[in-house]
Amino acid sequence: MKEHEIPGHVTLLDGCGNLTKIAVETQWSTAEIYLHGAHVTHFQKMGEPPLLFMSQASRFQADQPIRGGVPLIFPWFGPREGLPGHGLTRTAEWTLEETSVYGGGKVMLRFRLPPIDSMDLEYVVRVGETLSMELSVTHTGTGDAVFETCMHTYFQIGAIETLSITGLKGTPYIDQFQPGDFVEQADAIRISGEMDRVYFNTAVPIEIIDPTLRRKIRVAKSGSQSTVVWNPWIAKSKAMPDMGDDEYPQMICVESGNVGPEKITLCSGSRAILKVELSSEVLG
Ligand code: TA6
Repeated sequence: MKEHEIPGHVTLLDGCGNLTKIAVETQWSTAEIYLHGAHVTHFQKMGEPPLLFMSQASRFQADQPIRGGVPLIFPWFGPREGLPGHGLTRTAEWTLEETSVYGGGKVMLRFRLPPIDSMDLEYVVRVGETLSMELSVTHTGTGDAVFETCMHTYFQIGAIETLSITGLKGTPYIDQFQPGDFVEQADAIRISGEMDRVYFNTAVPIEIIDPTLRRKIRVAKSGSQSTVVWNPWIAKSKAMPDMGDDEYPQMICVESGNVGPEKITLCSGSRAILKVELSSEVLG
């Protein structure tokens, strides 16, 4: 895979746990991606704090997901009896198939995975002033293919208590801790405990307002109807061996995908593309 290195832009290294890591450099930013899960573990614009949260307790083992960054979730979201939680792709070994520099110094990296249940997966990451990630699923078999998919993105923030999330007012959601169906009433969602909500029928950009780091993060997406908002807070963090007990105030997951009733059904020969673009600006 060394043939995909580009001097000054793309370098393959031995990363944590001796897993292969790709270091990306552009004039605007740096990024890191592991072949394990095609997992983006780092994106940082010059002069800004890292955009993505990575747990200091994350494992880097072939049979374990990385905790933080952008886990790719497919073909199911959440737990499944006798199977790995959140599907098969975040612990699979992806192949780097192509890299290129374009558009005045941006870097494109294309990854593939052997078919899963007659579905071909291709993942394209673009690094520049923004970070964009595009997962395309092509159904090459017969009959219909049904799956859930999600980019389970962990964002680095200054302090959960001062954070707010906008863009979901009026959106229906379910709360993992309260039975029933709800509609978001808040212009700006604040978090003061464990939050695990799935918002439905929402395709709009989400903004994460972080006054502590004086940063606004924008999560724009296409090919996604569901947005998940999650913070494990105290008890769940303590229960997670690959998450530090004191890390939850510095992270928030805003996840873009198609889960539950919004799972995807592909007829034979068709394709679904989930795309997320992350950008940030200094808060005035
Ligand atoms: O994204 C929300 C969620 O489904 C939570 O319920 C929590 O389990 C989180 O994902 C992390 O899951 P993981 O399997 O990565 O520990």
